[in-house]
Amino acid sequence: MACIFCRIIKGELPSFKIFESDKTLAFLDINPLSHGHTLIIPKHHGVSLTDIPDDSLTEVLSVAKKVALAVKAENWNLLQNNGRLAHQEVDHVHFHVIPKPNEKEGLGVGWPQM
Ligand code: IU
Repeated sequence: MACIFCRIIKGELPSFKIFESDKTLAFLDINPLSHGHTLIIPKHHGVSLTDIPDDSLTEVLSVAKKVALAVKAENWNLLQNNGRLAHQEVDHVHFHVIPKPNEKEGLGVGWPQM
């Protein structure tokens, strides 16, 4: 299987898992932009958002909310790229939850606990 994120889902490649259900997996980004930078992926393989069934997309948003609450980030971005010109590097749909560094604690907002 060539898709790296499908291999992470199958456990063939390691990841730091934050949340898992039958439809969704959330794990820490290997090259984080900030502490707690998490990727949320539908287990259904699709390259573009338009490939993903609606019920999987609904759950992704719910998991994004859980991750944001878990990292206690007051300021954060939910980001999803489609296509090379839009900076998509991995061809399996993924959403980034990117907490912004806290002014008081710097980057130390901690890892998500779910
Ligand atoms: P993008 O939206 O496709 O540009 O983001 C891909 C992300 O996947 C990027 O932040 C990588 O650091 C991350 N990533 C990862 O977490 N684990 C991997 O094995 C690979 C990429 I390849």
